Amino acid sequence: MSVEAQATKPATSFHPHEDWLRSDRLPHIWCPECGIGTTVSCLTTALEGAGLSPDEVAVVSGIGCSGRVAGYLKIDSFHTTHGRAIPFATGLALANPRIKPLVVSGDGDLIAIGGNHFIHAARRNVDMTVLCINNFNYAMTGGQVGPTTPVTALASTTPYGAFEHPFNLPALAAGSGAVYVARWTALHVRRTTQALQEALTKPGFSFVEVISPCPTLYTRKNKLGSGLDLMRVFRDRSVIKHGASAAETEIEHGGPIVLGKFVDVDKPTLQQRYEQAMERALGDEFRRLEGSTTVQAARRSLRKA
Ligand SMILES: Cc1ncc(C[n+]2csc(CCOP(=O)(O)OP(=O)(O)O)c2C)c(N)n1
Ligand code: SF4
Ligand SMILES: [Mg+2]
Repeated sequence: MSVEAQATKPATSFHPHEDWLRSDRLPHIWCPECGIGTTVSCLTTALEGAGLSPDEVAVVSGIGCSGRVAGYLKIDSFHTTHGRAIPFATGLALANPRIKPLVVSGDGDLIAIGGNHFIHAARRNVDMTVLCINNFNYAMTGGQVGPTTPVTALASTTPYGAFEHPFNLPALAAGSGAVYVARWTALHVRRTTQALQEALTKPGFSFVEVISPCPTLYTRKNKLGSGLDLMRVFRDRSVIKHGASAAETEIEHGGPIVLGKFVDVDKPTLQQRYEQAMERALGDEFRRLEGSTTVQAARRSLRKA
């Protein structure tokens, strides 16, 4: 909101990020001390800082506490089916290259049921930003073990401790081809905001993991105290190491949490590669179709050739 517009309103009647938030939907559904709200605040600050207008970005989410973020952002918002945010976002990216799709997802939604979509969108370098709010469990459905739960951590379905190897998300994203990969926590609000801003302005598949407290389920189950206590854990256990290797970004229960920007490289996006392929195949005909009609027409024309 502009300074002039703010000046005309009483201080209590507007939110500083009113241009980006559906403030009429507040209060939100998240529990006290949950890290999702903090992450949303970083996100709206980053959206403002990225220089995008609200009609240049669309948010897509799946199902979960983190998935509810889409409903609070005042931009085109898609609250889709569980694990399918990335395919919806890919469709948006291909249909309208002027829009930057932003996927906001939880560790379960994005990496368990949606894991296959995640690795292939990264491999293809689809132009989108993916934010994973990692609280180490399936929170919305009752704190079940998930694909990032550290070994020995307690969850409602692992009363004797998790025993499956978890995914190391930065390593998974980098190994799949993401051009931007960073990890921060809900404590590191300035770093998270900066990473999201960089990701939103980066062409290609950018990925930001935010480690976030779930005080109602995961933190309580593991006797880590309140959400504030977990923030102290984040402060004490965090090690900032930009460019850290895949082995260094593993998270062990009770161990250090390596944070930083791990990948920032340039690579043609899927959309750019597609256009190059069409130009090679159709030449002037593709340019004419691109200028006058839709990409679907170019595809029909290619099939006929
Ligand atoms: C096809 C399908 N399977 C299972 C579910 C139940 N379900 C809803 S949210 C969720 C897990 C969400 O976990 P996560 O993505 O980590 O989000 P969080 O709630 O932790 O933020 C599951 C299993 C569903 N809605 N649809
Ligand atoms: S259940 Fe956990 S993740 Fe969901 S809103 Fe509550 S604290 Fe946040
Ligand atoms: Mg989760």
